[in-house]
Amino acid sequence: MRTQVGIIGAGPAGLMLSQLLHLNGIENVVLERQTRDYCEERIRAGVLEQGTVELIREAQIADRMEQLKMVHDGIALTFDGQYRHISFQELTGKGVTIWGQTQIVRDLIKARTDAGGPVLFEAENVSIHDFDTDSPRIRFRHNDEDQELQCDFIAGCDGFHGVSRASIPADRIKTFERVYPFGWLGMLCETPPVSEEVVYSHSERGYALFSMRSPTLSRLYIQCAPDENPDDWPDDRLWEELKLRGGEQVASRLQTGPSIEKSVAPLRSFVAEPLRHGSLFLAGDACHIVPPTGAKGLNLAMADIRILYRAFVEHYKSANSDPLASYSDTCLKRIWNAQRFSWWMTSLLHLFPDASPYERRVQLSELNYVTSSQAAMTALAENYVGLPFD
Ligand code: RFL
Ligand code: PHB
Repeated sequence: MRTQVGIIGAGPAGLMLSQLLHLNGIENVVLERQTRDYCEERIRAGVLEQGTVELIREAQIADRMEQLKMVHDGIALTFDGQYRHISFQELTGKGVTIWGQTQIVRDLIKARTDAGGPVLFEAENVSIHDFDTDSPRIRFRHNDEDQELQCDFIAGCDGFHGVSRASIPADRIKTFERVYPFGWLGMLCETPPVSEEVVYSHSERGYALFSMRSPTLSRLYIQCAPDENPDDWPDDRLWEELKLRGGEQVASRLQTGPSIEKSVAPLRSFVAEPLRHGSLFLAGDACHIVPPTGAKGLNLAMADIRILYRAFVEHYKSANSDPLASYSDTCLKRIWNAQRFSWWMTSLLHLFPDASPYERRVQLSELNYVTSSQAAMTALAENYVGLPFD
């Protein structure tokens, strides 16, 4: 089998790249380890920057999003008995869009399979070869048959645990990492959200987040141990904890109900540099992870794909390979901005088990400052809605 761009991973990064390349007449094949159902059911991000919304439109998969999305003007922060609103619209003239990653992935899979794909699900033993040359190859097993895909380029969009980054010799890649001493326990629930906007809560019991997917579907999280077992959190216990962490105003509005899904995600900050190794280009979670506190992971993956697909188009249509040469440097600027912001939001809002009484006081003081100073609120708002491109 031969193609122009071989894409590993059918997460939002791989699928979006595939769709945008296809719309620009560039052949590609997507190889995915999991089943289609698994990819379509996975619940993850929900908050989109304007740049991500525009990329979804460019990819011609915006119909359901335009009908069902919610646009938020800001967020609320609760701490120490306070409920404070930060208006992104007033501070930056922009808002954010609520539209789930699960829905984006479904629309992308449908668009690619309707157009004939190929998206090969349940591709096993994917391995990368000769990415130092102009004719890299991907070997894999599909439908009980060993196969080889020859390509011009490989896009490694296979997430943090994928094979792409792991194939690069250790002396050619530099990694930066911070692991946090907590995770998030997330729950999806058919109940109306507590507020019209996302609420971030800091409390003596730890952090909580009150988000949503629609006017009738809530997405809720609490800070927990990184290896917490979701089975230890029956719905009643989780609702009780959410009320205690959210404070009075949130607790009085919280409508409880049976959960549909519960899962634990550990929190990590991670960057692997550079993003290009010969004919292999890494994108999305394959080369960077942020803790979800700033809602940046998916947005950052989409920002990589925006740069990468345009660079491929320039290469094939105008024989200009400069954008491919600068792909890594261009993306890393945005990646490090998002790293800084996500680390800061995480530090601001979570309870660190080893924090001294002094550090706790400073944290509360910062929460107060961030929700009362116009300058500090603007700094939060412009990062949250997404820093400009280029
Ligand atoms: P993904 O989504 O991990 O997809 C990678 C795909 O590659 C496949 N794969 C392989 N395929 C073939 N061979 C192999 N050897 C393979 N190894 C792996 C995997 O099966 C998978 O299908 O990476 P991608 O596409 O880069 O997308 C990244 C986003 O998924 C991620 O950054 C966000 O979900 C992060 N995130 C959030 N981001 C936001 O922008 N806003 C949010 O509100 C937000 N909330 C979140 C989040 C992530 C969370 N978790 C669970 C970590 C909330 C949570 C709880
Ligand atoms: C979500 O709705 O899943 C969500 C919202 C905001 C975040 C992280 C996750 O910061």
